[in-house]
Amino acid sequence: MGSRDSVPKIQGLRARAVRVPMRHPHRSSGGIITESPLVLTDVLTDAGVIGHSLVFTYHTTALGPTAELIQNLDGLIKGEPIAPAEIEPILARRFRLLGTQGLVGMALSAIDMALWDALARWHNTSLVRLLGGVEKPLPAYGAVGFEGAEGSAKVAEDWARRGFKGIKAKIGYPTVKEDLAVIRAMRKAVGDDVAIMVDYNQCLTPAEAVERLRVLDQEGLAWVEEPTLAHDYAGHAQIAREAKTPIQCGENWWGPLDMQHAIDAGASDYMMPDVMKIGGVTGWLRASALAQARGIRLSSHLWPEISAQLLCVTPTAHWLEYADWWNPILSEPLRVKDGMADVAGASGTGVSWDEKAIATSGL
Ligand code: SMN
Ligand code: MG
Repeated sequence: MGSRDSVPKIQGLRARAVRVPMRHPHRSSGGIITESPLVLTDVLTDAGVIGHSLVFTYHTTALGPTAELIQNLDGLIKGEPIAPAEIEPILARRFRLLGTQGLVGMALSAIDMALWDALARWHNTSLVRLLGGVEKPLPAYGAVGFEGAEGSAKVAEDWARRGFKGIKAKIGYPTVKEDLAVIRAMRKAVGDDVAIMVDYNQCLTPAEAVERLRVLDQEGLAWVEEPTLAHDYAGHAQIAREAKTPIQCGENWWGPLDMQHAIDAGASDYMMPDVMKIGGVTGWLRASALAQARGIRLSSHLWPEISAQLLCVTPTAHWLEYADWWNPILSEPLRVKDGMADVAGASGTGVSWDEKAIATSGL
């Protein structure tokens, strides 16, 4: 039986900052995203396998600091085994006083995801198989930005033409009338067989959300996402109590404890952890167990490659959020056919770099 010594050791970290242009700028009530600032992390090991992960820093102002923070963690884990269950508590303890939200949380998740990738690759398997699961098709939805009624309908029609059975639109226009116009234009464009979700990106007060949902409740929406501030659990719970439409939340919760607080408050009907903010693969597995205990449907947020693998081993798996924003730097972007994500044949977490593209495109 192998011992600790038989597990490959971490030789070092390599964190690279890249800025991937968006083919189409993505608008939300919180502003416009024109490029994806990403930190690409590699965990180098003494067995020759390299684990990869990426984190999205939302703003370019956070890109350099996040890359530097990840690189600075090198000294804390060099020589340790590629054992995420061992590394996570070491780093959590080191950052107990500073806190593991924000850029620190992002850096710790970058390490966690890259370690799980290295471990799966060392075992010459996928993350799904390493975790005892098997690949299965997952329903995926596409995203529509803050494009107004006509623009949103056009993008929705394109997703439906590509076979997607779910489409999520950003709303939170000045009036509920405008929100309604977007929803109805999309419904007209895609028909009744496609699920329509909407996302307020935290832009309403609980009272405003209750009022708007009185109107939207008649539209047969699959869910209304983050109507109010992500950490206003009581506010979300009030909205969820008053609304008929399922309330969705979770992409901005830092670690499983935030999710536990949300569950305790009855904050939402569905939950959608973000694999970076929830704590990487380790954080996701803990969140998945919390959701199973309460029968809460769990969907993903961005990070389609690794999220698709995690949803294959998530008992209450719901929808995969699909986005191709980061495909230009990936050598094996997630495949989606007829609206179903397919992770068959993936190596590790499914994240690996198109080095030629990174080198030639001056990202
Ligand atoms: C979202 C968040 C961050 C960047 C783009 C889109 C949105 C989602 O809240 O749910 O995808
Ligand atoms: Mg969202």
